Amino acid sequence: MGIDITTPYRLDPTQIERFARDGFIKLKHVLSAATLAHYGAEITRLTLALNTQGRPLQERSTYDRAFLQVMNLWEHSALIKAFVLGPRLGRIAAELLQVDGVRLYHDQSLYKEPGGGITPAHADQYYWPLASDRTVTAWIPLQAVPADMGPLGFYARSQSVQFGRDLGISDESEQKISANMARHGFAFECGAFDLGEVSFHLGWTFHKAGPNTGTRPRAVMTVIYMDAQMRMSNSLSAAQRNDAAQWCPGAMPGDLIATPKNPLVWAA
Ligand SMILES: O=C(O)CCC(=O)C(=O)O
Repeated sequence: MGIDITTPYRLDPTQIERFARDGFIKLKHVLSAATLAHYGAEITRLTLALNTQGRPLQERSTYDRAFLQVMNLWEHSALIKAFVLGPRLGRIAAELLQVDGVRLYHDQSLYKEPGGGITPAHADQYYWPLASDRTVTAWIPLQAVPADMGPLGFYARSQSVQFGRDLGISDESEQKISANMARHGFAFECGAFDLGEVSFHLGWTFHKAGPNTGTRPRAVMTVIYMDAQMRMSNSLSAAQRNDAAQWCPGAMPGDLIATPKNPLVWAA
């Protein structure tokens, strides 16, 4: 298979049902090796050029040991813009969310360096000023992710759990959310990713990742999609106000979120 970010990926109805039930799904053969090499080289170049991390791993906080993080790469590169707005991934997002279309919330690269630490347990929507739960993150490894590289793991069916929704990524979120998930018997699915495999998780699904104990960086691109009809929530926490100012500037509580930073990616 050549470079392809356009042709539809055929989801079957059982996969859509499984996503609705579990709050996440891992899909194989979403992107070809050629596609990942083509766009991945530019994503890596920009991640290394734009990240602002200057400290050695041992001197960083738990959050900063988890990964190098660069956001909205699509605004820096026409090639990455094409990737992030690609209809193949966007259509999967819309079909899994069971909505008529999706917009971009933001993208980010997440590179877990060799020796990089855990990604503490959390739910992404803690940070997002979004009024409904129709949001999904595509987690797109640029290489295979074996167990020792820190693949993303998911607490299946945790998307309706309220406990822990008020915790940002921290040692506290790791301790309290992991303990709560264990106490209530939520299954934690944390297997390796094949090359070309992509996971999708809802904004309220709890997830985390182990450390990178291997010798190569765990290079990952993510794209966060939201229902094309998404409105800004009427009551925002400080973290959500900060996100709103960055990723949908000008949109006000209650507004349809359709700023220039939130292009339509796919519509039926
Ligand atoms: O890549 C990671 O380790 C964490 C990713 C994550 O939490 C996310 O994409 O929502």
